[in-house]
Amino acid sequence: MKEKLVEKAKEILDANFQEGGFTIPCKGLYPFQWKWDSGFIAIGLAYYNVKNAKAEIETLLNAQWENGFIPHIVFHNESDTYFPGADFHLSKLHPLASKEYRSTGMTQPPVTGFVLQEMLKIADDKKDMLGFIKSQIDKVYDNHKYFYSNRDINNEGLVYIYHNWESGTDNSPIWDDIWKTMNPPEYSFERRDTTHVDASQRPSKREYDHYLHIIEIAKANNYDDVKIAELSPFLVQDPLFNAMLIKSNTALIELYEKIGNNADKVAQLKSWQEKSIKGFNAKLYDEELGAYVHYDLRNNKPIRFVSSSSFSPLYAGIPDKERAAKLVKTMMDKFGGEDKYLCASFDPESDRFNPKKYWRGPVWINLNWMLYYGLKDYGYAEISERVKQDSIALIENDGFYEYFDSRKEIRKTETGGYGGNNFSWSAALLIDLLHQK
Ligand code: 2M8
Repeated sequence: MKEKLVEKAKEILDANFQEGGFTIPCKGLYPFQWKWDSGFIAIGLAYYNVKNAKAEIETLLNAQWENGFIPHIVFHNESDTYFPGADFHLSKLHPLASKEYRSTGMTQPPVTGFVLQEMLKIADDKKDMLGFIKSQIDKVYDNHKYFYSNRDINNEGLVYIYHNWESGTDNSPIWDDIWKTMNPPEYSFERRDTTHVDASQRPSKREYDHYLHIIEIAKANNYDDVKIAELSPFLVQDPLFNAMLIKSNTALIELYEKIGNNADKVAQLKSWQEKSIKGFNAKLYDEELGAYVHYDLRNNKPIRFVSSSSFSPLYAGIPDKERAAKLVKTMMDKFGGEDKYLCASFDPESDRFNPKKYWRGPVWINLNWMLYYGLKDYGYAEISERVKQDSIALIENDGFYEYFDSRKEIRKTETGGYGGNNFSWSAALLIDLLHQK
């Protein structure tokens, strides 16, 4: 194993760990607790600091709302290095929001279920970890219940997201056509992200106007789910988000079975799961593209682009073998050339591809991590190993960046790491990858 890299990764996680018991994604750029970041971070921490790994999950779940909702950012602390902060999001507008913690009124991919299962796999003291999981798992179950009760408006097993920040893939070209249906005001506000990172690597001012406008609509309706479903100009069924929910359903079923005495919850999870997998395969697969795609619920049409999210269903066991083979072929044909690191976040053959700009093209370690396991599970040992080795090489050459250029040749003249440096989930998931044989 590459001891030095693991040591550096631990240093980063330790430096980003906060007194309040959670880890920030990156100093300056992201100074609070983020939902899916925390999950990935807890996996890395579980290898060497079980106490902090547990704290990571607890601090996130403590901020859960009374309706089971888990927010995408928890503002445990004060910081003026990020916009928009707690005073903009105003979670207290929702009657069931946490009274104790300020947060956003939107969520992020539901990774916590499968994270708990990963923590159990990693833990040396299984009994102790299972005890911890037992103390937290109902909160995660309630979160899934929230999704199925409020966000599956057509009763098809697929939940919607109402904001691009809920997807985690913030400025993906997938959303470009939705922005064209909107005409938000030109807000005046002070961006903070572009004081930490070169503006060419971040979303544009006009994109931020759209992001803020959707929040304004949600706030005007006190973050009411029914109203949001009715009014939000952004309403999307996202394959990555739904794959995370399905993967976490599987994890919760297995964990509850280990814990015992939860037959009702297991039965409910199995019934959600069956419907979700069926709905997912029926609605989100695009035969012609050979990939899963997003569905624009507001405008009633599929969004026909291939991105790294298109392959995330492999991680959740969603496609059958035959479909998985098609997915892998699409991935290798478009993203897998010898001149490229796997796996760009957006179709490199598209004219919307931008290898430097955030979610419009660069490689992200969390998506690679999912692909590594997904490909391995479906028997693609060699490609899965390549995803792992590419991830290691990127970090080794460029540093623990937030995202990376997929083009190998640019490294002859420049560095290919972009966005924030000493980025927590790149560190945490590298620790996990380096432990895999
Ligand atoms: C990025 O998103 C935040 C908003 O949530 C931002 O740009 O301000 C995304 O990459 C998201 O997936 C991630 O969770 C977050 C923190 O790392 O940063």
